[in-house]
Amino acid sequence: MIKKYVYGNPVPTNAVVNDVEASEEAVQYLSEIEMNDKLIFNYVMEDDDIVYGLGEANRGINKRGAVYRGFCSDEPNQTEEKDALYGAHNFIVVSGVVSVGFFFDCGAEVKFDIGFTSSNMLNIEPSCRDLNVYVIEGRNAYDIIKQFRELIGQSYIAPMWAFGYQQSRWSYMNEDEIREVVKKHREKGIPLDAVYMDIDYMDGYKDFTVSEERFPDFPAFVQEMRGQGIRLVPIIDAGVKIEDGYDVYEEGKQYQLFCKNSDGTDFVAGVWPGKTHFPDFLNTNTRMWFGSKYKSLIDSGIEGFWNDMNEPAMFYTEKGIEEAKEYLNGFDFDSGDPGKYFELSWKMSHMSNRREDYESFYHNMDGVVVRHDQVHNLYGANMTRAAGETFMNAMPDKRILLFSRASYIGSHRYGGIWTGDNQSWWSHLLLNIKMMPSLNMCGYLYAGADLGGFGCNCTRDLLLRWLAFGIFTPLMRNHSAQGTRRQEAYAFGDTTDFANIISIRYSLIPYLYSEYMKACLNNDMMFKPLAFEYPSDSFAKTVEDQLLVGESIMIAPVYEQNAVGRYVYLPEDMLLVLFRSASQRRYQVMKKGMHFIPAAVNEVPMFIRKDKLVPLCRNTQCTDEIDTSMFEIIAYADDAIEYRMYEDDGISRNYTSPDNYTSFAIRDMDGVLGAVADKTIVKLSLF
Ligand code: MIG
Repeated sequence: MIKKYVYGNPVPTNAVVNDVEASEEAVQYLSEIEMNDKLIFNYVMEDDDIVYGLGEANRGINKRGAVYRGFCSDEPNQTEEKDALYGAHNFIVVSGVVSVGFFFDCGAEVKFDIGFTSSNMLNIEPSCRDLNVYVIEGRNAYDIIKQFRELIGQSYIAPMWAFGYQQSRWSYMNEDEIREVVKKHREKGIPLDAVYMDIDYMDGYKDFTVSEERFPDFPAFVQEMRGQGIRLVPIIDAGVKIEDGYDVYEEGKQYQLFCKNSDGTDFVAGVWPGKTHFPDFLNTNTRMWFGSKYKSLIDSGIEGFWNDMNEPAMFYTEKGIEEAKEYLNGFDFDSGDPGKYFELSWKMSHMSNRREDYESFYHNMDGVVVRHDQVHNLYGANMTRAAGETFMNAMPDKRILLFSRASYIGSHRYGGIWTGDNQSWWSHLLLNIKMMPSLNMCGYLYAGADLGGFGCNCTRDLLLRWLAFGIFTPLMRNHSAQGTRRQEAYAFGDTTDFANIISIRYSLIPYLYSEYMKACLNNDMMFKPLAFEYPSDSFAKTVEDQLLVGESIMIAPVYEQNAVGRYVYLPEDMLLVLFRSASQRRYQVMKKGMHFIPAAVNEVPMFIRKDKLVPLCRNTQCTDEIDTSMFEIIAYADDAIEYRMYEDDGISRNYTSPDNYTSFAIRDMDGVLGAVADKTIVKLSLF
């Protein structure tokens, strides 16, 4: 049951696809107060209530005890106290004796104080007075989330090759460096499906250009890589370089497609290319125009993109630089006043992404002029929409990989997300684990973090553990920043353990893809907290570092340095599969309860739920070679069991054919293993 309450005159956000009639009554569940010209919504939580949601946000699965801001932020230093990250996903669910969901739908900042100021008080403070508030009632949190997901519409569907292992690094400068990356993976038998092209492939950081010096025959290079089972995925930045004669700049200027200053001139911000203009993605013409620009790269054979810097991130503005100059001119360097000195250093290190700059430029939303801060969170989302909509219209029969850094609910229909600039810290591996179900709640199914961490120097053990979790996330991409140590799977000496762990991913792809597709098609979650499947188990509710992955698997990743295993809570009897590689596995039936599970740094523990099965295919070097005519079935059951596997060509958009489902049924099963040849069951050995 969904109710919608309209405040003021909200600008369209494109978040919701189903019409809900506006309620005339006062808002339910929330008490509404006015303070300092702001609307504040309060809800009194019970001691045991859990608060889920907020998508890409810091801290735990249960969001209680802290403040969060829905405000797309270029925040590469994600320490514990940071309250806003790259995405703004203003959906939360209070789960307890009474369960209720709230979606605060507006493009401006929304602050959530979830028991921070006062432990039982949930306090929601939008920074604007024009918004829609959706209140969702349901049987429990999971039910509410499914209703919400239906409200916001079906998630973007990635091509199947995007489930392969992908390698990225900011600083692959030219063809030869990319060839080298591919060669090393192939030589060492480390599976690989894609290599990312960061900003250095462009000519002077100009969007939709390819440096001729570094990629002399780009289409031929794309083909050469395809011949080795590799797709290249170029980055596209939000800012368009100001340069006479550069077609994207010239057209944008001529047809009024950029964001404006209050005097009608084009707004200027400094990003990688130097001075740029920001395309006004909130304008339909701009979206169609910018979307059409991707075509030149598609014509060169490209099949996927990542959109970056679209919060939008700004290193500086002209106004900010003028102010800094003035400040420095008037600064008394001899005052000896520490307060002045701290102010100086603060000012000089806060030239980027300034609030006053976000308040200084304007969008033309198809005739309605809106100041940026009022719609800030819609900017990156509409960049994704620009590309995603064009792909759907221009290539209705082919899926294109697309994901973005900034996002707002609604953009999940056009593309996925990666979680931006994390660090090579153990705590960020744990953050990655906890964030996955929250992202799913908000519609982001094709998602993942920079495995190994983007900033800082990664270590061998951290990368192995992070990959051991990453083999379960749809986007499995190793990415690192320029200047950090090399972080490819071959960069830490002996490669055997890396090749082995990644091989496990490839044997799981048919299952993971099947569960991902079912979640997309049914507005469901692929990553669930245990509480959603074991609602009457009060301990399961408190578990934050184990997740259900689809219908059959529970994972309990190791995320601590020097750990030789970890405690795992089993809410029911399960089968432990301890992987060394795709083919080296050990099994143990485990009883419900708490167990210490040994797992060395080169081992991956995975649990199969009772009476569920997991089909495994043979390991391959890339997704092109995956053979789904033969599976090994792993299961733990004492009765007949069945699994409905979704399988399609992985690239067209024909999702609804009944032929896309295969049923694996196992009867008379009183042991553990089975194998399927030509989709008929042959029994393997029991143990
Ligand atoms: O200011 O393109 O999050 O993945 O490697 C940094 C360079 C710009 C930020 C992205 C990161 C990417 C980097 N970009």
